[in-house]
Amino acid sequence: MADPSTLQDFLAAHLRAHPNDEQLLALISDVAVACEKLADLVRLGELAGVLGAAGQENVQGEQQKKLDIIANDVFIECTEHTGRVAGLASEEMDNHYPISDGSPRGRYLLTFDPLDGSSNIDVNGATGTIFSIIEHVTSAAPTDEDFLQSGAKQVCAGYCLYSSASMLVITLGDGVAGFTFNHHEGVFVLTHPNMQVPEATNEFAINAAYSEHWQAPVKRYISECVAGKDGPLGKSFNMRWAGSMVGDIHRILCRGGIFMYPLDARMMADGKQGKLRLLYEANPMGMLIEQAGGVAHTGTSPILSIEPEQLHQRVPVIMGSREEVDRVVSYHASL
Ligand code: AHM
Ligand code: MG
Repeated sequence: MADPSTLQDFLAAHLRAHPNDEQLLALISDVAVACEKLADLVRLGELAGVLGAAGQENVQGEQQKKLDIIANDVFIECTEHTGRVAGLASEEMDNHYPISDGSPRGRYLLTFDPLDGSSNIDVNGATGTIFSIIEHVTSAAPTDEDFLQSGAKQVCAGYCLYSSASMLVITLGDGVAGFTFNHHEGVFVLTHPNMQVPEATNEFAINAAYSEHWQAPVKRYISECVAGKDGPLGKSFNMRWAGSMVGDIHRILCRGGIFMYPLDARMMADGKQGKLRLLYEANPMGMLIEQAGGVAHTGTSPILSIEPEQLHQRVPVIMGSREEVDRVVSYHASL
């Protein structure tokens, strides 16, 4: 048997080794179809009439873009009636979304950020979709509480990056594989098998405009990075900030780096524990990064070990190349 060359070949190879995963793999196909539809819409941009604000806020008080809502609807349409999901939850919906009456209920719970990096939509910058799949452990209709499982329980995590090329990147707990979308043939082609995050890096990603609000460990680390090769870290650093977690994490999966969206003083004053959401941003990206050999942490605990308390819970995020994440975690322990 030749090496798998498309997403469907890859899923078929996984099925031969894991026959019990048939429904899970079918769900990943459904997710891929949703991502294909979104990749086409994002590529058309203004020609598809998808740019601009929707004129309403989501449950988290954020202004929604038209594409946030369209992407959420596309995900529901592509997954709700297939009999693979028991329920859905997303950044754009207040509570979990129950499967319509009459539709068969599947074994899995799907959480997603339908359009991550919303502020990039109107400027033709990188955006993406992030998703996480866990098992629904009872046969009853799910409640919000059923979604509150730690990241360690994810059976699949992934994202689709909409950028100069669209790429689906997934893990089933056995490494990370990246597929590039061929828009002409409507197929995801395996182009990045076995993605790895290098242990060492000299590239960091953080929104430095918020530096006055950071806590001491992050202030110390970034000041040491910008001190360059004559500073305590003894090397020069580069900085990148895509404004889209999918764009930044994809770069780190390709060439290493450290991504940080830390807790800061403004969040604490607002009673928030971070900006990024645990269930559909930090957990799936954390699983991908760890499956690729990196580390995903809050500064005080591993992301995948957190027991969630709320659907839209926020957490500080520090993830990427092992050496630098370990360094930032050690600064949290010592300051
Ligand atoms: P979103 O899901 O509403 O788009 O918000 C999440 C995004 C991340 O993709 C990105 O890392 C971050 O917010 C950017 O935030 P900021 O604009 O504060 O730099
Ligand atoms: Mg997001």
